Amino acid sequence: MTYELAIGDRTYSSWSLRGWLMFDAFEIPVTVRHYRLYSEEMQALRRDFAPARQVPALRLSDGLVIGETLAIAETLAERHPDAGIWPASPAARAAARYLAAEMHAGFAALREHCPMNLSKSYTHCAPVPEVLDDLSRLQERWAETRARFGGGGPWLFGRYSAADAFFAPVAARIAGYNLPVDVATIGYVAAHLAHPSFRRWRAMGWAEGVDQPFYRRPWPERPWPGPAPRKAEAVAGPSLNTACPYSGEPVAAFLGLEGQVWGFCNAFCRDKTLADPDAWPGFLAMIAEFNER
Ligand SMILES: N[C@@H](CCC(=O)N[C@@H](CS)C(=O)NCC(=O)O)C(=O)O
Repeated sequence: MTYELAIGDRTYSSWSLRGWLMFDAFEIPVTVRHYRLYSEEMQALRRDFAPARQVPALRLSDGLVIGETLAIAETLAERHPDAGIWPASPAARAAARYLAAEMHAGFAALREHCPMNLSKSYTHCAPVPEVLDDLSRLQERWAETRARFGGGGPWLFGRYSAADAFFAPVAARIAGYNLPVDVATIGYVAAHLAHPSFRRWRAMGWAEGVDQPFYRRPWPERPWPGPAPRKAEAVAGPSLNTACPYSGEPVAAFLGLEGQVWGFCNAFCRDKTLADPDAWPGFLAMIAEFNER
């Protein structure tokens, strides 16, 4: 089974994030095609992934295109029953589907007032009452779900599931706009910001470097509240390695980390690593191997 997933700008496209998490967080390989939002590339998307009109859109190996993130989640869950996309028990699975469907259809005020922007965090955003209502509904639903199904862990149903993936962009909004939430929610948000797949997505968004003025807000800014990345910088070669840790291709772009220089096959591979070196198991494994020699 091969998959092609059309996504929008990683920094801004909350539905693309959900769609991609359905692969990365459940270790299902996918080839990603990026289309820039609010540009003529969206026309190309509509041609390349017809009949889809928005991102994410998924093409299956027989050419069939599936749009709508919920449909993508269901399609993958059916095709990969052992991946754990939905919780195992029927009651938990039903509850998870209810949550994901409510997210898919609802929380309009929060979505409109606080569009996802993974490149910024604000100290406040003057949330209107409708936003606070959405937040209180979310917190109630998360609390009752975790109390019943969470097993004491950070996620809604014990293991990370599609329900959590559907709320990853909400967690990013709570963090990004410093929305007022209770202690349990602060923990849930922190778990999302530290999730390796989320960190990889955000790092790739930084490497893409797309700035969409539509998402700019006038609020005072603060540092991103997720795990602080180790400091790395773009440098000149040569590097300790000759093959890119991701593609195996010869190295052409270089990164300095803690006094050592590492090479990558292109600037995007280098920059996504530079943004958050500890989010990339292939890179960490290469460093460990070299430093054990
Ligand atoms: N209901 C859709 C929502 C998808 C959606 O709103 N995608 C946005 C990006 S986050 C998009 O494609 N916007 C560009 C456009 O509508 O032209 C889903 O679940 O996938």
